Amino acid sequence: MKKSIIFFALLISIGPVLFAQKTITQDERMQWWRDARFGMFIHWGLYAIPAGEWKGKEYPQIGEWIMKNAKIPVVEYEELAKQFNPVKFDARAFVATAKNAGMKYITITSKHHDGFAMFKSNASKYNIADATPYGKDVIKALSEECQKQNMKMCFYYSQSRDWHEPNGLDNDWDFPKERNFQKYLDEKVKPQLTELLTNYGPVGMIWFDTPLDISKEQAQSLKDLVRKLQPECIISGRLGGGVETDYMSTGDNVIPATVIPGDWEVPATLNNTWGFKKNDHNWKSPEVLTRLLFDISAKGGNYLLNVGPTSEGLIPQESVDILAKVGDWMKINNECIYGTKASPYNIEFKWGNITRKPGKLYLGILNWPTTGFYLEGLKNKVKKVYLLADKGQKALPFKETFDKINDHHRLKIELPKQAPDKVISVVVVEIEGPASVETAICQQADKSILLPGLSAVAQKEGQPAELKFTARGGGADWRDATISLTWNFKVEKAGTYQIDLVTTETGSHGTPVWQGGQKVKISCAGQEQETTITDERREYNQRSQYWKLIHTSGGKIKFDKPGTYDLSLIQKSFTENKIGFTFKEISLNPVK
Ligand code: FHN
Repeated sequence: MKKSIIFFALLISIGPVLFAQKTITQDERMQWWRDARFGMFIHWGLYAIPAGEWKGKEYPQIGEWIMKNAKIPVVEYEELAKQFNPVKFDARAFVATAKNAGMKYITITSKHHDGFAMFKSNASKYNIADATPYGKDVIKALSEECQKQNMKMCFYYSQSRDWHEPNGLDNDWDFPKERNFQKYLDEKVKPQLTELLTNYGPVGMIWFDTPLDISKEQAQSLKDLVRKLQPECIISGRLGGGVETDYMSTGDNVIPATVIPGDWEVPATLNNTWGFKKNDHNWKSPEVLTRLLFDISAKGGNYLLNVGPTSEGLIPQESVDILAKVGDWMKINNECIYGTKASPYNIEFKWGNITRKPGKLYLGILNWPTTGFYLEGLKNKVKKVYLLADKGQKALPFKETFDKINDHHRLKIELPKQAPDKVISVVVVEIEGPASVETAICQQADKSILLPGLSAVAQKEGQPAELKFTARGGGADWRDATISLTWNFKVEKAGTYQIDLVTTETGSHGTPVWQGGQKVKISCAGQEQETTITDERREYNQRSQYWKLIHTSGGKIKFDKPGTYDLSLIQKSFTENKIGFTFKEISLNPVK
C-alpha cells in the first residue's frame, strides 16, 4: 500500500480521537480562578472624557452612567469617540500595576452600557479602532501583554443594556418605542462575543453584567456560544434568565457577613465610581482594602477591585499608589490568600478571621492582643505555630486545653509583644488532619459572647420560620412581630453581662438608610429586658465599609453559674417603615 493511503487510513481512524474537543470539568475550569483570589477590574471607555461632568453640571452618580444620568442623546455622546485619544495608554503599565498589587487576573470593560467597544469590531463600527483618532485596539494590546506576563485576561461585556442601540435595552430617551431585543443579540452581542473569543487568544472569563429582561433561552444561547468557542472560559454570575453560570457575583461592594459555600466574587470600587471621575477622591485606604481582601478570602470569595483609567489612558496615580501598598502586604503574606479556602468557623471573630489550606490555618489578626491570644473551639491537634512574616518560621509557644464540663477546646498562643504588621498580622497554625471546630457558640477570650442573627433559629408561633438576612448580615424586611430568634450558647464565666443590640444600615452604598424605633424583648436565664432600638452609637464597619453598624444597649443579664443557656429576641412592636428591623447581632459583654 502506498504511504499516503496508509496515512489517510490512519487519519480517518484516529482523527476523531485526536481532534475531539477535550471535555473540561467545572473544577478544572475554575482552578486558576480559585487559586487567584484577587483580580483587577478595569472600567474604561468614552465616559472617562466627561469624567462625571456634562455641560457644566456635575453628576453625583457613578461615572460610566453619565450617558443615562444626563440623558445624553446618542448623536451627542458619539461625538466623544472623535475626541478619544488615550495616547498615554501602556499595556505594560496596566499589567504591572495589577501584578505589583498581587492581582492574578484582569477583567476589562470590552463594551459597557454605553455600547462603545474598546476593541476592533466588524459587528459595530462604534469601536475604538474605527471611531476614534487613536485607532488602535487596546484590548488586543492588553491581551498580548497579559499573555506575556502570565496574567489571566477576562472581558466584561454588557449583554442587555446598550444605550447606543435602538434594540438594546434601557435607552428610553432616544428610543422610547418598542424594540427587537433578539435582533440586537443576534446582530451585535453574538458577533462581538465571537470576536472577543476568537481574536484575543485564551480568554479567562466573560464577565456579563446587568441582564435585565434577558430570557432563559437568550441567556442560554450566550452561554452555549461561550462554551462552544472557548470551553475553558469562565462565565460570571450575572448572565441572567436563571441560567446557571460558573460562580456567583455578590452585589457591587457587598461583602457577605459570613462564609458562603461555592465560588463567588465581590466586585468593588477603589473610590465611589467605576469609570473615571475627576472629582471623586473618596479613596479607600490600603489598610481597609488589605483587610477586606483577607476577610473576603476568609469567607471563601474572590475580590475584584476596580481602577478607572483616564481618557489619556492612565490609571490614576492614587489608585496605583494605593494598590502598591496592598501589594507590599501581599509580597510578605500572599500565602494566606492564594489558593486558600474559607475559614472553618461560621462566625467572624472580633480579632479578625481565618483562611486555610490543607494542614494549615492562617489567623489574620487585625487587633494585636496586648495580653494572651486565644483561639476558641479548634479541635485539631496543633503541630506548630509561627508568624507568616517570619522567614525562619520560629516556633511560637502554644498550649491546647480541653474543658470537659463545657466540652470546649482552647488554643493559647504566646505572641510576640510587637505585631509584625500594622494592617493584618498573620499567624500560621499547623494542624493534624482536616480542620475541625466546635459548632456551638462559645465565649471568646475577652469573655464576650457574640450571637449573630445569621446563626439564630427563627420561629413563628412555635413553628420554624424563615427570616431573611442580607449579605451584610442584617435582617431583611423583618417587620413581623410574631417571629422570634433564639440562640443556644455556652457561658464559662458566671456574672453580669451588658446586652449590646447591633443593627446595620442598609440600602445602596451611595445612600445608606436605617430606621429605629422598634420595641424588642430579650428573654434569657429567667430574666426579661425590653428596649427600644435607637442609634446610641454608630460605628464604621471594617467588613462592609459603606454601611455603619448601629448599637443600642439592651439592659443587663445575670448568669448565676457557667453552663449552656438560651436567649431569645422578639420585636414587640415595630414602626411603620419601609426598611424593617435590620437586626444584625447581639453581643453580651461582661460588666467589670
Ligand atoms: O451598571 C454597572 C456598573 O456600571 C458597573 O459596571 C458595575 C460593576 O459591577 N456593574 C453594574 C451595576 O451592578
